[in-house]
Amino acid sequence: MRKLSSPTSPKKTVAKSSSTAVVSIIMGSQSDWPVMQAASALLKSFAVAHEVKIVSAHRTPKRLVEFADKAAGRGIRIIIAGAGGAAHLPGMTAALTHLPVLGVPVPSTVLGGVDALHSIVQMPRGIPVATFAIGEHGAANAALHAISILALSDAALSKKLRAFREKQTSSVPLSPKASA
Ligand code: RP5
Repeated sequence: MRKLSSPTSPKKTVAKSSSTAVVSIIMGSQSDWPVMQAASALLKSFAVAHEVKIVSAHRTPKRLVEFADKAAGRGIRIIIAGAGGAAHLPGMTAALTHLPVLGVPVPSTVLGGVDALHSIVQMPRGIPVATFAIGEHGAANAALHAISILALSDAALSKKLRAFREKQTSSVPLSPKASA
């Protein structure tokens, strides 16, 4: 069986953190990376060890089965799965593993990600996928959600998350500045 490959652009992140990864970011295509890099960047800023891989439900189904079968045994605790169009990756991953799957709809077709959103969110009862907003904001929020799950059993991460939220809150001004 072919080894799991990684997207070409995030090699640095993968090389640095994949050995102890607790979060796996998977995506259906290299073309999803510009959106999904927001999840990787967020995890990196919290020093959460993660890996990044291309796993396509349609083009590499055997890779998907191998990935999902082995993820928990490799120490992965949460999977963030991004896909566009028919977007079966998050749902099929959730069908193959008991790990929490966070789904990110990628706006990669003429339907602008609404197709992927509907596909990812409409899971049958019994196989949940936590579904996030379309695009980069959804990818970033999926990472933050993964961090809050991990923070439940990691006091240092919980402290960092609370500091992040407090900084975010204090950065919002009470009144808008006059426009130029
Ligand atoms: C989906 O099809 C991928 O997740 C991607 O969003 C979309 C287009 O893929 P490419 O044709 O760019 O490889 O499976």
